[in-house]
This record gives sequence, C-alpha cells and structure tokens, in this order.
Amino acid sequence: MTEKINDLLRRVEEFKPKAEAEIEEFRIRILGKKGELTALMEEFKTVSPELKRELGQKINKLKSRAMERVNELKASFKNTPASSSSIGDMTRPGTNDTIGSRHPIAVVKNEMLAIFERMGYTVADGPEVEDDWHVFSALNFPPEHPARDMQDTFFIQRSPDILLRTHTSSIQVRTMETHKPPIRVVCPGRVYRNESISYRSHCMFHQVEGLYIDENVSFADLKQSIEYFVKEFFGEDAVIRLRPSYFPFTEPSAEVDVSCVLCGGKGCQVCKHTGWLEIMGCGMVDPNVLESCGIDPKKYTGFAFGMGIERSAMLKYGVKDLRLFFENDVRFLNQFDSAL
Ligand code: 2U9
Repeated sequence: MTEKINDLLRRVEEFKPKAEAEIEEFRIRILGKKGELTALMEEFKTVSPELKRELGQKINKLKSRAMERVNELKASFKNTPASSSSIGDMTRPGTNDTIGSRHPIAVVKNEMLAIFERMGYTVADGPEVEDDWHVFSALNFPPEHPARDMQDTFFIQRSPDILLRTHTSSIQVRTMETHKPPIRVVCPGRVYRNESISYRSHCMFHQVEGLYIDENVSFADLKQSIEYFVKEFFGEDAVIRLRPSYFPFTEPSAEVDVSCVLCGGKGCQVCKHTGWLEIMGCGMVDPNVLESCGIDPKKYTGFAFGMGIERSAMLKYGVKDLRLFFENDVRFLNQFDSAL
C-alpha cells in the first residue's frame, strides 16, 4: 500500500496539463467518488491496526497535496492571459481597429473653404442663436418680410428678438461691425429654417457664405471670383451662367447655375433636361446694408454670395436624399473620407 501511495503522490507532482480542462478530468480521476484516492481509502480500512497510524498520515498528506495541486494548476491557467494552446494560429491576419471617417458635409465644407482661402479669404465664425438685428434688420429685411414669420424662422422663448439664424449672413454683419475694409471673409455654419423634412429640404442645413468689401469692387470681380471657385470645385470644364434674382441684402442680385456635373450640359434627369444646376445666390451688397453696419457706401462697394453645402455635396457625390446626411448611418458615412 505504501508503494501505491508513493506512486500516486509522484503522479500528482508530475502532472502537467496542456489545457485547463485536463485539470478537472485529473481531479475526478484522483479525488472523485470513484477515484484512485477513494479506492485507496477503502483499502486502508483493511490494513492491520499497527500500520493504520503511519499509512493514515500518508494518505491524509496525499489527499491534501492532491487538492492543493489541483488548485495551484487552476490558478496558473487563470493568470496566463493566453496559454500556448489558446494562442491559436499566430500567422493569421490581425483585426483592424474601426476608426471613424470625416462627415461628407465637413469634407465638402473644408474643400470649399480651402478654395476661398487660396483666393485670400479668411474664415469667420458666429453664434447660431442670434438676434433680429444681425439676421434681418441689418440686412435690409423690411419689418413685414415673410422670412421673419414664425412659419419660416425658429424663435427662442417666444421672444421675437432671439432666434436661430436662418443664414450665416449674420456672421458677415458682425464682421463689418467690427472690422474696417478691406474685408474678405467666408462664413461656414449651420442654419435653421422652419421647413418640413423631405428628400430635398430639412429644418437644419449648412451654408458657406462670402463677403468682399473694398474700394472699387465690381460685379465683374464677383463673376470672376465665382467662376474661379466653380472650376476649382466642380472641375475645369464647368461653366457658369447668372440669372437675375432678388434678395433684400444685395442689389443687383443673381442666381448662379453651373453646367450639369453629370451630363456636362447635354441634359439628363439630374438637371431636369435643362443642362444647368442652380448652386448659389450672389449680388452686390446693398448700400443700406453697408450703412447699417457702419461702412461708408460712398467710399466702399462689395459683393456677397451664399450656397448650401448639402446641395453641392449631393451633386458632387450623387446623393439623392438629403436626409442621409443627418441620419448618421455608418454604412453611408464610411463611404466618405478625406485628408481635408
Ligand atoms: C451681407 C450682405 C450680403 C449673402 C448672399 C445669397 C445671395 C443666397 C442662398 C443660397 C442657397 C442661401 O443656402 S441658400 O438657401 N443664398 O442666395 N446669399 S447673396 O449676401 C450677403 C450676406 C451678408 C452682410
């Protein structure tokens, strides 16, 4: 019996499992109800009284050591983050971290700003919650102009004076109030209009507007600057045409069309078979606006322009539904990226 005890003790010490599951199998085989140690204890009952003391002590030591060894082995597997057997195939490709991509509106905005910065414009910023003066009054909107209506504008705390800006022109007003000409700024930002949401309109969208004021700034300068921007943004083959229009803040005013980016002007579904796409509005700054903002209209003239970023992004990327820009579906967003 001594031999059997020593043999089992040796096997307990020498046991080196390759996987954690082998430890439990080992425990059952040695310490379980039908295990080898249990069988030894049965046999112990039959030994002569004079050997009982010595063998009893040996069996108890064996049992304690076997339980201790099982616990030691289990702990060693828990402390090893990747045992050799769970490392698996070391040659398989690694998993990529998922990183975000720049939002298409930000990509297009940065591209627009970069073009104007190359032309000498600086970027200006301003608040989205504005007052009536900077959004309407300074821009020559008469008191009863429909844009001031609650149907079109979001007002804050029912105050007729505090509102969400409906265009970024308020940034240009602030620039004129605080800077002397020459002024050359581009103003990007979110704007809000009380409109129902559809594939082509939203209650919040983004604009880039520009303003150039100096002595002797002419309509020809305006046309040349817009033509340069359009060729940089849409490509060298793009051409523009100007149609007369009306805005309270510019006189004369015009809408700018670009030759269709899809058919090049031949006519297709996107340009509704006209060959042209409307992309922005522009005009010479109304003398009343210059005066309201503290600039002498007898000495200075200027031009301004404004465009929606979503509209240009839809044309550039062939996006048919404006709502996609605001839903943040990663399957849509992952398709755009840029260093800009
Ligand atoms: C000042 C003076 C004049 C900015 C201008 C437009 C024409 C225009 C629209 C294009 C599509 C807005 O996003 S849109 O709906 N904008 O047509 N904006 S001229 O004129 C200014 C701005 C500031 C002080």
